[in-house]
Amino acid sequence: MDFHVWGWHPSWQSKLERLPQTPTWTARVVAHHGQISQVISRNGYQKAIKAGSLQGAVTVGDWVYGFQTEHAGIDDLLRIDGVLERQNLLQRAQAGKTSQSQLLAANLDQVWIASSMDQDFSVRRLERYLTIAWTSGTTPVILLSKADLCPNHETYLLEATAVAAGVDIHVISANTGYGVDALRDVLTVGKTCVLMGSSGVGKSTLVNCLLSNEQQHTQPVRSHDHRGQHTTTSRELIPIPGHGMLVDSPGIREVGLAVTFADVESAFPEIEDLSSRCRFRDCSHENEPGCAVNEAAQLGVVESDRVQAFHNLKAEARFYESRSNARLRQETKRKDKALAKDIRKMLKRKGYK
Ligand SMILES: Nc1nc2c(ncn2[C@@H]2O[C@H](COP(=O)(O)OP(=O)(O)OP(=O)(O)O)[C@@H](O)[C@H]2O)c(=O)[nH]1
Ligand SMILES: [Mg+2]
Ligand SMILES: [Zn+2]
Repeated sequence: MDFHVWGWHPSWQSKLERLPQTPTWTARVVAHHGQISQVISRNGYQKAIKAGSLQGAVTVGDWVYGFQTEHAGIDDLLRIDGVLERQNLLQRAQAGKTSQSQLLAANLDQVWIASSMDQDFSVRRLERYLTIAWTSGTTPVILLSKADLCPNHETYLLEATAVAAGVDIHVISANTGYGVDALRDVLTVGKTCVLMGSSGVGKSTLVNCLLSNEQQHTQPVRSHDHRGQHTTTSRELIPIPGHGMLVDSPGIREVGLAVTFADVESAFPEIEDLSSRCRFRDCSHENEPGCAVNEAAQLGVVESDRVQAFHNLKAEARFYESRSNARLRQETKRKDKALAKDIRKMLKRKGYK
């Protein structure tokens, strides 16, 4: 098993060597089925389960390791004792009351944001995905899909370019194969990319299209979902023979931002640039006098829809931050209480009252 094709590189080796104890095995997480992770180890595909003592979740793309070769007790399960420090992590805020964010994938080179060139196309949604990609420390790439159904690519290209300065944009059709070779070339050996985008934009069809030139039938990890018609139900790391890997994932209905206030600012570089010319240093670009952002919007230099989107995402980030802070406070409180209890116990043992 050549780990290089699975994205192993020298920095992983040095992370491994810095561990206090040498693991007996290392593997990359390719999928999850409930509590069970499917991993690729030097012995091939194996199943693994997280050690009870291991804090936090494991996600697709993680490099994991263990200290025992024997199984965790059930079937042929490896026991995951640790996760190598992630290079980056894609996550989103979960809907509802919980302040936990959902881990989408880790250790990525690029995030491929797919959007179909039809009535579902939305620059506001693109902005969201771009913000998530940038804040996770990965490079976004935009895929404008279903080119065969769309007579006017330029309109969509222009709209996407307007919100994604400096981002590579590919016009593709997974049905005809248009633009897919160029995309395959981007996915060089060892690279890991994740596909994001609404349900039905053609993510799984693209994966199939990328695979089809090769021996698709020999792919060991491929759920029955990758047949096009069916909605993908789980995230999965799929190796494209002779190329890199793609994480196919279910289209998410709502992409909650698991980002901070500052993150949103950096996703709107033109607004950030302008804000240095606002009269007030801490201008929120709402109603302050001398606001360069509002002036630019009035003059049509920046689109007012985009300024509105900026405000909306900021409000959302603020909400996310406050929820995370609340959770943090609760955790600290709980830990403080436990510590106080331990101290009382210890003092009692030592004869203090
Ligand atoms: N005309 C056309 N149809 C496409 C193209 N790509 C995908 N489709 C169709 O769009 C539908 C949805 O495609 P999927 O690949 O399942 O979409 P997905 O993004 O994986 O959807 P989820 O798994 O639900 O997130 C299917 O009926 C595909 O045949 C394309 O390039 N052109
Ligand atoms: Mg799918
Ligand atoms: Zn301002």
